[in-house]
Amino acid sequence: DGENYDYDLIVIGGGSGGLAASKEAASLGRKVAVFDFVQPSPTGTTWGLGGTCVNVGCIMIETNAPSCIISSYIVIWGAINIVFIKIFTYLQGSIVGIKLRICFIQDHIGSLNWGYRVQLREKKVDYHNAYAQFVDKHTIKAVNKKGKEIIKTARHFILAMGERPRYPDIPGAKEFGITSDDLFSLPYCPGKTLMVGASYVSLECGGFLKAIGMDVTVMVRSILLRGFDQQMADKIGDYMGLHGIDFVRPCVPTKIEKLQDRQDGKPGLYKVYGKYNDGTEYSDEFNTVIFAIGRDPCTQNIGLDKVGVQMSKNGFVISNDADQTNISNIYAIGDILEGKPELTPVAIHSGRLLARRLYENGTLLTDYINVCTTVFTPLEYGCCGYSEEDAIQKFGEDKIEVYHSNFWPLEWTVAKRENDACYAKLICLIPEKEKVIGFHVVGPNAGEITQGFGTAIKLGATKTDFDNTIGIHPTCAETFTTLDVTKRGGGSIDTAG
Ligand code: FAD
Ligand code: NA7
Repeated sequence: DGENYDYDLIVIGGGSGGLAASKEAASLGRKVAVFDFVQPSPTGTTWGLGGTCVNVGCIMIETNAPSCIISSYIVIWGAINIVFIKIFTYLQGSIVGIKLRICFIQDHIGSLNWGYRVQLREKKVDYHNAYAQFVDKHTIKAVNKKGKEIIKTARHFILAMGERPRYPDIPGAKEFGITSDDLFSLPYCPGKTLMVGASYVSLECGGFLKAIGMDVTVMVRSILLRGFDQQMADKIGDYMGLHGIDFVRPCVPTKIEKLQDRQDGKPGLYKVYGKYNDGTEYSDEFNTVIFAIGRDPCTQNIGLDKVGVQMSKNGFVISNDADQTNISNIYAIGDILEGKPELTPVAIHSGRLLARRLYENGTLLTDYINVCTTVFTPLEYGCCGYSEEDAIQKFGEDKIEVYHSNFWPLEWTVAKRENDACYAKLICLIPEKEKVIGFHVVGPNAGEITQGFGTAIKLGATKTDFDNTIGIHPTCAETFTTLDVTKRGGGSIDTAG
């Protein structure tokens, strides 16, 4: 358009999506800047470059990993050594243990934050640790933490601001409650903890805290894991209940009172009041109350309304298949998108493809369907494609065949663990040669299993393709190659090992 801009591209948000897009655009020879700024949580927690995933999201929640002792991915992959895990298991739940763990995690994160800065510098992306707001559709104003303001212009913008946890509108919520943003930098052992909400964040945090020896209660308003296959969600809930996590449901919190202040090295004590659906009152005392009742997109008060970017009523950005908003030079990726999966690899993938479309004549669009995902609960859950309810709603019950089976992992047989917790399910579309349109598994390493089958599902594998795949014995994944019981036909899905 003949204008002289400071940059070809300004990316707002230096998280999973923003970093991927900016590095890719810079590699393609463009002049790029990233603006990333973390507004402190209500209790003052803040963090460095890299966004939700590396600082307060995926990277720590994976600590729920399979054995449910302290088999942290970070600890293992960080190659600290097995001794650390043993020490930690021994110290489980003690203040020393928690502090050791948090020091280690924060140390690891610190090195990642630094690594991202180095990568940006190497790629010649300008990084500004400042909060950006639109002035007009080619101009932003950004303010750093000292209050210094700069104005910059660009031909293109990519919005990648992510989300932040929501608090309920009840007395004491922000004063006394915390969220997943604070959990992993607590300077004290959380002690008896109430998780409010039944999102994956709530169940993952609850599972992790239980694994390190905390007394955990989950308060659920209605169902578990809204949006996920409900049979699988209930299996996760049953397992967590059986393994010592209390569920209070259906109930919502109404008020939190402080009984004792938090002090250095010690959590506080709070009285939580709630109301069950039938109107009965609930109350109990907790050292820590964690809200995981959903996340709001960071799209408010940054001038998007001024430039006319179209948003849903909840503030999610509406985009076309090419991740373009209604304002032609403004694009959006990641968690802020309306109706798209909120996952790190999705944000990264779409950031890279978008940069290639903008600066390399790329034509590939992000495939937002058939994205594999995993809920890292104590009984891990992996899935890809449709839930059973969604498949029935979309195609009709008579068009769907559901194959299923329990399975009993070899290592569980020896340990005499339950033989009916792990479960595999394939949802197939009858009119399309039983194409697999839904893949669901709960059990150890469910994420690994799901990722492995993900390519087959993306390529349109049918039930026959699964049957013609020779299994690996004795693995859990092998179950998917031998499924022969349908829900419609009935028949036993029990397993003898
Ligand atoms: P983010 O990574 O959130 O980055 C956005 C950045 O923009 C932030 O740094 C923010 O501070 C900054 N910002 C916002 N507004 C402005 C502004 N105006 N100016 C400057 N900077 C701004 N995903 C998985 O794939 N696997 C998991 O196991 C997983 N576990 C999770 C566990 C938890 C507890 C949570 C909360 C999330 C988890 N996620 C997981 C989701 C994953 O973290 C997100 O999908 C991913 O981080 C989204 O990337 P993004 O680029 O959209 O935004
Ligand atoms: P979700 O999936 O929107 O879940 C929010 C959870 O919190 C859900 O269980 C809600 O119950 C519950 N909730 C919401 N408001 C309240 C209040 N006021 N009190 C108690 N409980 C409440 O949140 P996320 O942001 O974590 O997940 C976003 C996406 O990631 C989601 O689309 C998934 O597919 C993956 P409800 O079921 O509404 O009764």
